[in-house]
This record gives sequence, structure tokens and C-alpha cells, in this order.
Amino acid sequence: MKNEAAALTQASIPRTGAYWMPFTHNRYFKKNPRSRILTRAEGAYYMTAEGARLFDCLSGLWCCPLGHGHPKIAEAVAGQIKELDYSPAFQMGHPKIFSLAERLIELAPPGMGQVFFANSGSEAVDTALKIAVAYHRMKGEASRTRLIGRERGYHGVGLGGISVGGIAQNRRMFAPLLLAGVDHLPHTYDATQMAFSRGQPQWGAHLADELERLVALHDASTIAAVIVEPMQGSAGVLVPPLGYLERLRSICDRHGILLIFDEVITGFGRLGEPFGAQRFGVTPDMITFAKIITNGVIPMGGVIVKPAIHDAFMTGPDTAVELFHGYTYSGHPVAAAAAHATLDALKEEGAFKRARELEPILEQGMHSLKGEPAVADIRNIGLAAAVELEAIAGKPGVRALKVFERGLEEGMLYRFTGEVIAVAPPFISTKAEIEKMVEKLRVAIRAAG
Ligand code: PXG
Repeated sequence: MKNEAAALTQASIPRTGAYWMPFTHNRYFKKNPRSRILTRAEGAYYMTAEGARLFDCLSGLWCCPLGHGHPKIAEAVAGQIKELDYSPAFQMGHPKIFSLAERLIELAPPGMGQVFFANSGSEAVDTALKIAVAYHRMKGEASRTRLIGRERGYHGVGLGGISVGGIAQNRRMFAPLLLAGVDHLPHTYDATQMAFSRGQPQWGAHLADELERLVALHDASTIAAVIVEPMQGSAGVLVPPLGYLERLRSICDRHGILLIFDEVITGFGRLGEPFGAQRFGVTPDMITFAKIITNGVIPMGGVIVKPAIHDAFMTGPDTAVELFHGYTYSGHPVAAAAAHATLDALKEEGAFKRARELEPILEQGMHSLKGEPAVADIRNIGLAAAVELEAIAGKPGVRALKVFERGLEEGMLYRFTGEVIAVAPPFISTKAEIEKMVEKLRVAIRAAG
């Protein structure tokens, strides 16, 4: 019996050579993949090929907050494949995508009007950037072509997204491909001013004024849009200083610059509200989304825009295509079905409220790690938090890797990048699960020394 189980386990460890893994240390992974092959998932847990059960501390990659194998979403997807598995995206439509757009406008902050669908966060971002530049051209301001991102920003891996993004490793290999005419705001993080802040830091609103400096440098007539994540997720949960987003909004208004919130992570409840826009009380001109829209089950992304942006394109003969942009799988019916079921489940299960209730528990727990070895900072907002570790001298990233590996042994799937351990547990987590996730992190941090 025991041998049989071992043989079964062995069979599910695949040959790894042919798969070039994304954002992964391929050679290190493939030396010992055993503990990192996921074979099943249910609720807030993954099962590995070795038979271990792992708590899903980052909700997949920020995308599965309702848990895995959600029966209603699974049913909706299976039913949709039988009913209408694919529908041409161009010049044709299907009922569920129209109604999904309507629902998203209801969920979005007041004042948004239309939704353009894509299949990932990266596509959503590139779509938003293209719409911004084209919009100004449609309005007769073709000189407004410059895009402004932010240091440490992550906007996916499209050429537009890495151009406005601010993570050096994602840019340096591809430098000749980066868009011309892009500038960056400074990031908002200063450990000396805000280490161990709970929620939004008090310090840093003035950093938004750097946008005025960029306007003075380039002139407003050359600037199309500013894109920021309301909360920078990939950079390790960098939370906007109090008043910062408000100031960005008013500077954009003053100069006719579009403000884009990249809500790929913050959309659909991660901050306890439908969007970060509502959490922070600031409405942008466009919102990009992906991830939670389908609970991660089927890829989908998109851009929500104000009517004035959409309407600027609705000129010329009505037989002419207004925007030369779109994807084969824009508004895919199976993704649309998954999205409807996800929105139903978020509502029925009171998921946003649940995220708000769990927020103080996560905050309390994570900040209790202050004082553990090599903990340099702890940040949190909504149901997201990060611990920043001091690097081991001469070995960047190795301490977080050690914590991650020990986490696996402890039944926890943490997310590590650079010196950061990030968590964004499922909304369906219990208080006890969150507390255990924190205590196991303490164990792992201590073990990493
Ligand atoms: N914008 C933002 C704000 C994101 O966080 C993207 C765009 C790109 O989405 P796609 O679907 O093209 O990957 C993202 C993605 C992490 C992590 O561990 C974050 C992302 C993806 C994978 C891992 O922080 N964010």
C-alpha cells in the first residue's frame, strides 16, 4: 500500500525540461521540483504531488479569493462550454458579455460608462494606454502622447506595461523596445518615514506634487495619461500615503491629463471595496482589471472608461470601426460566464464585507512579526500584507527564498519576490487560518535566521 502511494506520487512528478517557466528560477526549480508540483486544489488549499496540503496564502497569484473548485463557477463554466463555447469577438456579440459590462459599470465608482474586454492584466494595461493616446487625438490634441508611470509600478509585461512600469529587472533586458516619451513619478516608499505603518502611511502625500514638476518639464500639452496602481502589489504591498491619490487626481484635472488606476490586483474586493477607487475615494478616468473578475478560473481582463472617453471615438460614419483594437478572445463567452458566476458569488457570500472583517486580523497578526530576525518592515492594507526582510549580505533574495521553502514544509504557500514575502489570503479564510498563516511565517522567518 505504501509503495503504491509512493509510485503514484512519483508518476505525478513530470519531466520538467521542455517547459520554460515564467518569472521562475528555472534551473533551481528543476533541481528539486518535488515539493512545488500542484496537482489539485479545493477551497483555500492546494495539494502537491507529494501529497502535502498547502494553504493558499496569496489566493493563487492574487486571483482566487473565493477559493478553488467553487461549485457555482465550475457549473457556469461547464454549462457555457456546452451552450456557446466561442463567439467571434469582432462584429458579433453574445448576451453574457453585454450584461457583464452593465454589471461592471454598476460595481464601478459612479461616472464610468463602458468596458473594453481583454484577457489579462497586461493586455488591459496596453489597451488603456492605447485608448488614452487615441482619445486625445480624437479630441484634436494629438500632441498629448506622453505616458507617465511610477517607479516600482507593475503593469504587466506588454511593451506598454513595462515602459510605464518601474521595476528595473523587468525593463533592463528589453531597453531598446521601451516606448519613447515615457516618464515616471517617484515611488512613495521611504522606510525612514513609514516603516511599520498600519494601512495608509501618514507621510508622503507631497510626492504627488512631482507630477507638477513633470508637467513643468514636458508641458501638459504633451502628456496623455498617468497610470498608477492604487496600491502597488507586486512591489511588495506599497500602500499610498494618505492624501496622495487625491492630489494626483487634482493635478491631472488641472492639466487635462487622464488618470488610469491599474486595479488588476485591487479590483473586486482585495481592499474590502469593489475597487481601490472606492476604498480611497478617488475616481480615475479609466480602471484596468483582471484576476478576481473570474476568480482566476478563466483568463479575462479589461478596461472600464468614462463615457466621455468612449464617446470621443463615436464620430464619423456609423459603418466605420471606431477603435482599431481588440483580441480574438475579447469578451470570451466562457470567461464571461465565469465572471458572472464570480460576481454572483462575491455578492452572495458577502465577500467584500468578509475582506473588511478579516483586515484587522491580518493587520494585527502580520505586525506581530515586528522584532523577528531580519524583519525590516511590515505593510498592510485590505486583505494584503507584506514583510520586507533584510537581504543576506552578497546573496540577494536568498533569505526570502529560504522563508518560502520553509513555508512549504509548514503547509504554507507564501509568495516571495526579492526580499519580500507577500500574503493576500482568500476572502473565505477563517480567522484561525489567517492566524496560523502568520504563526507559520514566524517559524519560517526564525528558521531563515
Ligand atoms: N497590472 C497589475 C497591477 C498587476 O499586478 C498586471 C497588471 C499584469 O497582469 P497579467 O494578467 O498580465 O499577469 C499585474 C499582475 C505577484 C504577482 O506576485 C503579481 C502579478 C502577477 C503575478 C504575480 O505580486 N500582477
